[in-house]
Amino acid sequence: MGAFKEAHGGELKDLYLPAAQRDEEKRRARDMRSWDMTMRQLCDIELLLNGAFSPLEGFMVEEDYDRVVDEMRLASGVLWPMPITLDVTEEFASSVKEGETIALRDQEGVLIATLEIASIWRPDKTREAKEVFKTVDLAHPGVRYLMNEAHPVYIGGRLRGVEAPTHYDFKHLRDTPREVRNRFQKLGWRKVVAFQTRNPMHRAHFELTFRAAKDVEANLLLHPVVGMTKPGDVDHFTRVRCYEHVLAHYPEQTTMLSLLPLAMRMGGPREALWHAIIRKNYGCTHFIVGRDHAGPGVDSQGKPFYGPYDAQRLMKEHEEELDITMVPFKNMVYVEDRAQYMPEDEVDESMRTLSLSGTELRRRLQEGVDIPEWFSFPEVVEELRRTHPPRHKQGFTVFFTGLSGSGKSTIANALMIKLMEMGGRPVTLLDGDIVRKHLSSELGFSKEHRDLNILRIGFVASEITKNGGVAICAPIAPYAETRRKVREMIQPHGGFIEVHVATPLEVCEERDRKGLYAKARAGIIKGFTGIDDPYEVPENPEMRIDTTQLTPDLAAHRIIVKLESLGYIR
Ligand code: PPS
Repeated sequence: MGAFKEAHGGELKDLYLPAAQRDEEKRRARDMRSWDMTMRQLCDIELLLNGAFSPLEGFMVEEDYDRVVDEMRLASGVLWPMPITLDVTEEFASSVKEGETIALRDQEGVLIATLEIASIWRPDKTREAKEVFKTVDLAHPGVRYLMNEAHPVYIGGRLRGVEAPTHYDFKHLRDTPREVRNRFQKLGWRKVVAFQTRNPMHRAHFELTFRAAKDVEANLLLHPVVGMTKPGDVDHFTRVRCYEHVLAHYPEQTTMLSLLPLAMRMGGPREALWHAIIRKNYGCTHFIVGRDHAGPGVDSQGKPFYGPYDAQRLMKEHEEELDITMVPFKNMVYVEDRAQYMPEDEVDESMRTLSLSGTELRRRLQEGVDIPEWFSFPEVVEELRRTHPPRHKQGFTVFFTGLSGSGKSTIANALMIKLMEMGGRPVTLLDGDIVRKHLSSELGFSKEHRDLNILRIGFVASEITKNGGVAICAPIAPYAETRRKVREMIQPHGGFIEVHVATPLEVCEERDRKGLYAKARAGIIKGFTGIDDPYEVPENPEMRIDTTQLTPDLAAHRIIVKLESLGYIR
């Protein structure tokens, strides 16, 4: 016990250079190799530099990383549950060496900090996933990021901060740990309980936080994460407007709202410890840990990754060492007869309870159905409705995939015309050939080039969908993983309807409208999809259409019916 306390001594690490030295560091940085940080790294560095990650003094070196992964401790023995690493490409790693100082820049090239490299290594990501997340299942967002997004080489070393990452939004709610501590001091708040969230707050959260503060006789800090949360979450702009409405419901002078630019890993129990350390650094004395804290949802078998109270258990084990008190909370449920919220475990069988799942809330938003007052505050619902219009007002993408000659383009054209006839939304056709002429003219048909081509289509379609339009895409798109990425780019913004045009190869080849199959068979064209290049059949497309016996008109009509049944058109 005490290691963490001693390491902190209540003190915050401030990794920024004194103002007078920053210009000199900027000048020095002109001769350094630059790394343009990813979104995740920008979140991490902001919290490293401002002391929210105290006692860390930079991105982890291998020694710290190893012990954190295996034992949740830094090499010094201080409790720290989450690897905070700077992942870079092989190419960048091979261009630098230990002892060298590099410039870390934001996505616009602004110098944020310099880092003196103390360690360069290739992590065993499978081990990291197993130890940190207790799984290698890619359904876990933390594992998926680690395996698919994080670069292969880690670089560690001390940071010298030059400038905080810029934020243009909600400036009045963005505070460093020092600023939050100072505000607590000024207000005379000696006990403060922090509430972590990545979701809009409804009445249950309001009741829970209110009770928590009352129980421990503390003030309350609403400390929502606005960095990176779970893919598919409500965007932080909407959430913050909701939090501001909720804030007005607490008794005056009792509660503060401040935003935390953290990149979550959805690591359940380990993440809960990490969250507590961060809140300690912000000057809080208590931390609420609810059911399934920082839970990543269910695995690919449909089972929860962690037990609902695993996070509370791990927190309990380390509470004393952390020097921040956990306020454990059970789920809150609405008891109809009493017209009030109560913790799940205080409700007996005679009481009638009401609840509304997240799925049901989304359905009601999508369909414009009433959301009861016992569930949320009307201003919050109004805010959510503004960003979640019902489906018939959302944009959507119809993404055709299938072999050359399967009929994708013809159906896509027919569908476009039918949708234009109906009116209401602008329609854009991103046919394979159109795209290859205007967007991807330099690309060939290697796997790498095909993937690039599809991701470009996905990007354009996601912009169209986000802005309420209809995108109709009709490439071959032979690879499942790339199609999945496109789905992920689009689904947060509106509908994604994957249509597998499943016309068999023999029929496509028989048609051979462009004479390409004959050339492929004769070996004149190499790497032709279906002949000597793979096509991975979609496992769960929204629709499958075989045009062997079906006219384009009927095929397009079926899609219209599907779109109606899904609520996108009416
Ligand atoms: S991909 O794989 O999704 O990027 O392909 P896409 O952009 O849809 O382009 C497919 C069209 O290019 C012609 N073509 C080939 N297709 C497959 N493999 C090879 N090697 C190839 N070379 C040229 C072909 O006419 C495809 O048109 P469609 O409209 O699918 O018949």
